[in-house]
Amino acid sequence: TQAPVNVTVTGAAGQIGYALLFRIASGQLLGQDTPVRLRLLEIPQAVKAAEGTALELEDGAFPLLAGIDIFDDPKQAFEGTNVALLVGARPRTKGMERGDLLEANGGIFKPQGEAINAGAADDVKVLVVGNPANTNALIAKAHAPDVPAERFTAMTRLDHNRAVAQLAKKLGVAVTDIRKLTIWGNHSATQYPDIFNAEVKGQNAAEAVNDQAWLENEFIPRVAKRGAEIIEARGASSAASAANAAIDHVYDWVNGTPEGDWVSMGVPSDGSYGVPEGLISSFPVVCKNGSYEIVQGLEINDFSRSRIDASVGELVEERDAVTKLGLV
Ligand code: NAX
Repeated sequence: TQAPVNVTVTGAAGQIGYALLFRIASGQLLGQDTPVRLRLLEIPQAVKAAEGTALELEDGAFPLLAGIDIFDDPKQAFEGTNVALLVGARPRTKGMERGDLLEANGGIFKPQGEAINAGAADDVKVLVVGNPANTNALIAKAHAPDVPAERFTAMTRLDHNRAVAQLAKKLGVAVTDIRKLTIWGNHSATQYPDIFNAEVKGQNAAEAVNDQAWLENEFIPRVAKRGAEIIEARGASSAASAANAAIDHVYDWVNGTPEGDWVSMGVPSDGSYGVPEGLISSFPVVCKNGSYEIVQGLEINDFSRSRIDASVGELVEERDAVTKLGLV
């Protein structure tokens, strides 16, 4: 069998961490042939809670779990890491301006980027889940100049999965009948779920829906504001579905996307579709042999263009703000 893969999870004692760690230990992150060694990073006050989760992980007697180590120092936590899941972040609290939020997260993602640069394995893959995910990924990437930029990604897979599920529901089909859906832009309320290039049982999805009012007034806002809907209903933010999406993101990146389909990932732009180079923006991507490529040549109609531009414009503003703060 293979040597264990080192997986670092930050914010391990949080609610997404709790849902995520057991699925990693059971082999769902990388596959059933791949043993994993978990490296958990928390802030000092939450180390004890992470230790509690580690006790439960031990009690799972997971055949693929080769070990668990817990740290409060990023330098140690990212030593030798092959897969880094950056979940822990500073949430927006009452009265906090966007600049304050970006600055507080800079204080987390800058040292983590540096630690990844210094100690991670050569093949490291990074997924940022903690919000604002795209810009946090941009900050981490900026402080890891020795790591290829494309290894820094941000999670829009939850948005992607939400959009697939809502579209399947509208059309009365199975989620497996939907292909080639795309989330463009920022993981925020400006994100754009695109069904014009999607297919349902081989037919164009926008034609199958044939209802622009539903698209504009129900589907897009529902997907974009689903996080708020979950908070309203559950009294807490999305956790198991977010963990599920993180599993999907990394699994597909490592093991490849199915033939004839693609997924959405926040990745550094190469200038495709007019998105400024270097911004971490969500694109349609195809994964193969452990790497990904942005799907090229899609037709972008005027409606899609204006939605993509609005979300990318927000990413530009976030980048300008963190540039001013000296964080990138
Ligand atoms: P929790 O508040 O339950 O957990 C966060 C954990 O991170 C805490 O245990 C905290 O101690 C830890 N932490 C804080 N700073 C840290 C640091 N410097 N190093 C290591 N650990 C640190 O939040 P949870 O519900 O688990 O959500 C985590 C993040 O995911 C939030 O930023 C949230 O906004 C974001 N989300 C992103 C989603 C996406 O689609 N990209 C969807 C779900 C979620 O909202």
